[in-house]
Order: sequence, then C-alpha cells, then structure tokens
Amino acid sequence: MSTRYEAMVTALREHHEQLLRKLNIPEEFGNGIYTRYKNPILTAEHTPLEWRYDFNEQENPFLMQRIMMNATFNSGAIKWQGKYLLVVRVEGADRKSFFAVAESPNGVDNFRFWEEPITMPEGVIPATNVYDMRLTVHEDGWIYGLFCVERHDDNQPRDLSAATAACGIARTKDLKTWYRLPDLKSKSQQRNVVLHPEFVDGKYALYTRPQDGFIDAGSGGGIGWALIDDIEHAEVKTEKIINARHYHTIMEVKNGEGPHPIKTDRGWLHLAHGVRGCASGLRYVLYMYMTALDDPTHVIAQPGGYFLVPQGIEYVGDVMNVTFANGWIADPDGKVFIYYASSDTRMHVAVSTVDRLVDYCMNTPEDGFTTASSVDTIKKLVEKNRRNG
Ligand code: M1P
Repeated sequence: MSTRYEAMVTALREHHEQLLRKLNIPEEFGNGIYTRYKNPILTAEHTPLEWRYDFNEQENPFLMQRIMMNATFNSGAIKWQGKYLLVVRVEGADRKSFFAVAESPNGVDNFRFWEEPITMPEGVIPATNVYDMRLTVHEDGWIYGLFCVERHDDNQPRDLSAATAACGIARTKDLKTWYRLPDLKSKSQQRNVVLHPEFVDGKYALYTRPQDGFIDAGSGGGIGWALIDDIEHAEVKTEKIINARHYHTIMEVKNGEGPHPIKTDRGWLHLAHGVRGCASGLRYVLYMYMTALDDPTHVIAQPGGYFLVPQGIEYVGDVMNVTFANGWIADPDGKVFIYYASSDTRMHVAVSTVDRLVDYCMNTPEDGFTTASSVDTIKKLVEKNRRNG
C-alpha cells in the first residue's frame, strides 16, 4: 500500500472511530416522563467501513465507497449477555433493507455493528424486502424475530409500486444463526405483528395489524390480537381489535404495536405508533397504553395524545415527520431504554423507568375526543392547582 493511500485509510478510520466513540449526553428540562439523549445513537455513517469500502489500492485507487448505506432505523432491541443489542433495519442506497446487530455497553452510546449483517434464510416465497423486526424472548426458550416481508403484488403486474405486506417469522438462540418459519397466514395483509412473550391459554399470542392494502390500514380498525395454535405453521384464525383508532386523534389513520409489552406489577406497558394525516403528509408519533396482567387484551389505561414526537432535526429525513419504535429494554433496576427512529433515517434513545411509565399511563387524562372535553380537563387541573395553593 502506498504511503498516500495508507494516510487516506488512516484518516478515514480515525474519523469513523471518533463517531463510534462519541459520548451521548442527556437533554435537560424534559417532560419528566423520559429523558431524551442528544445525539442519534446510530446513523448510516455508523455502519462498518468494511461494508462500504474496498480497501485494495489497486482496485479502488480513489478510496470510493463501493456500497453506500442510506439509513439505520426501526430497530428491535434485547439485553443480551450484559450488552444492549439492537437488530437494526439498515437500508442500503439500493433501497433494500436488511437486519444487522449493533451493540452498546451502556445502551446510550458506543453502539458498534457486528462484523456482518444477518443472513436471514428465505421463506418459501422469497421476499423483495424485509424490515422492522420485533424481538421476543419467549417462554418456550427461543428468541423470535417477527418482521415485515414485502413482495411485489403480482395481481397488479403493470403497477411497479404495488406491493403486499405479510409477517415473516424467524427464531434463534444466539442472534447469529436464524431459523425461518413459514410466514404468518392471515386473510388480510399484515404489518407490525408482535409476539407476546408468554403463552396465553396455552397458545402463542400475537399483536396484529390487519390492513386493507400495503399502505392503507383502512377497515382494519387498529391493533389486533390473535391466538396461534402452532407457531411453526402460524395462522390467524380469529382476530379481535384491542386498541382501536378514533376520529380526530393521533391515530386516526393507522396505528401499530411497537415492541412487545413490558410486564409490570400494575399491568402490561405498551408502546405503539399512531398515524394521522395533515397537509404535509402522514405524521407518525408514539403513544402508550396499558393492559391488565391477567388479560393482555383488556385496556386499563390509555393516556390521551402522544407520548413522543419528532423534535428538531428528527423531523427531517427520508420520510418526514416520523417517530417509530419497535424496540425497548427494561433493566432489572427498572430503567427503560426506549429506542426510536426519526423520519426513517436514524436511531435515538430516550430513557425512563417502569415507575414513571406506569405513572404516565395511569395519570395522564384520556382523550375526550372533543375540544370541549379537552378544555374541561385543563380547567379541572387548574382548579386542582388553585386548591393546592
Ligand atoms: O414510513 C413510516 C413507517 O411506515 C410504515 O409503518 P405503518 O405500517 O404503520 O404505516 C412502515 O413501513 C415503517 O417501516 C415506516 O417507518
């Protein structure tokens, strides 16, 4: 290698290393519910240089990127052997998404990708694109990854953007070798399907999101629930809506379960996304709800409005005005790391605790669905504060 080339490579590696080692700082003066961290935890620039550059001077004399990366977003999360792991949706410049593991020692910075992306075995019908994995350590002993598999809709051969969405299912013991199971059978298209961590009535339980088309949730109604007899041939036979959409709310157009819910003494804590339309397009925000411990389909708390929305630079990206979460980690000490993506471009973290999130769910007023009701709720709080001096 020439001295000139060696200097170029060294500069590139140093620059990359600086980015990977950058410490993250909590933001001050938050909302008391969670603390956001200032820097994105993963961007396309965090992906390994070996995925992007050919370091052979003869074959790549200009030290060009041979394969460009576009985004790192919508990541599943798991605490694994003491490390905070994300199974990241990495998207290349060719628009194909793939899964890759990134790990951090503390959950807020120093995330590093494992050497190679995950090789996900193909299903019976190979997919064009796969994304948005939800990880579940199930009581059957496997770690499951449920994700969206996208294929061209061959019923519309002349429309090159017509697609179908279904739920892909894979399982692993070490996050390295994955075993693919048949895709979830369902009468409707499905995205945002999540495996509940426990058996319910002796069956596997899924949070579903029935949808009319690839984009359109339409008559689907909201987040559904289905019990599955056999995870190796999973089929939605009956489905009930457990978290419905409403007119003039943050989830008027669509919603979808985020990661699997966290079990607490007071019930299951759920994180989800809600979508509404506005003049600039769709707005994706995060919201929470809780369900009963003995019946994960029974909603016991539903704070009104959003929980987390894009702020500042988070508004900007490939798909503007989007926050999306499909991974969180609850530590044994009660700390909760909420991993969210902004605008289909980069990953962030916000930190809270189980106690704070339960308090948020139990004590945030519900949406009364009208202006009059919202004003009434505010006035009640003002009056309460007046009485308390
Ligand atoms: O572009 C925003 C999100 O759109 C889809 O989510 P949903 O199915 O709820 O509309 C997904 O493609 C998701 O990956 C993406 O972040």
